[in-house]
Amino acid sequence: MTITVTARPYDFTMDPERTAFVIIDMQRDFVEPGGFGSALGNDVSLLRGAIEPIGAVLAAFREAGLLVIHTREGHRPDLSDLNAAKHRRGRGATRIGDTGPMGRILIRGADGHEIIPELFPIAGEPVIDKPGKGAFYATDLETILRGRGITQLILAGVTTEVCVHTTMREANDRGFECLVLSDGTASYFPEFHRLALEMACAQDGIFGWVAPSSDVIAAISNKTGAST
Ligand code: TIU
Repeated sequence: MTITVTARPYDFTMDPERTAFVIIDMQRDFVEPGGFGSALGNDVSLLRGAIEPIGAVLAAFREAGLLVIHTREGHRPDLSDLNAAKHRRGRGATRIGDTGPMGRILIRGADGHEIIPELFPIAGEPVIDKPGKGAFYATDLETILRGRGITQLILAGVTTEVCVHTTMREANDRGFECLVLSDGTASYFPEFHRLALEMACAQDGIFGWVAPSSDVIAAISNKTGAST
């Protein structure tokens, strides 16, 4: 059974049983003041607009009994999985591993590393802890997806041009079809967000498809589209 999502550059034909909703890094460290996003000099309020659309798609996936996966960017407390090049970049007053108002920045187990309450995982939803920007690098995401027969991904989260884009690119080269939520992603740089979405679906879908949360929800909830 397939359903049709109205999308750019053309309709996305989706098999819900083979699709995962992957929510990238909706952590306090990026979305709330005092975390990694702030430490890099960003206005974190710019990301909050993505929360409600993601929450709406999350509810639709849960309601339909479909697979939801969450990711978190972060490192071991001893920093053994933090490469020196990443550690050196971001030359503000506080860096990865330093202590801020939400605990150690981008460190697993710290308050800031946790997923925001609005989108908190429920039992049965895998949480992928990743040391890099892409969700496939140095994680078991691909094993989990293949084990469940997943071939298509709906991608959401932050930031559009960094962790979402890197994950979309990694997924593409592994043969997964990707649709990125236009309103369920966000960037500290609105122009980068816009262009990242354009890049995803330019050239007749060079990396995949782009659609708003409402069109994904409509397809899932109404089971619209032709069955095959
Ligand atoms: N800084 C920025 O835009 N993003 C990140 O560092 N990580 C993610 O995108 N999750």
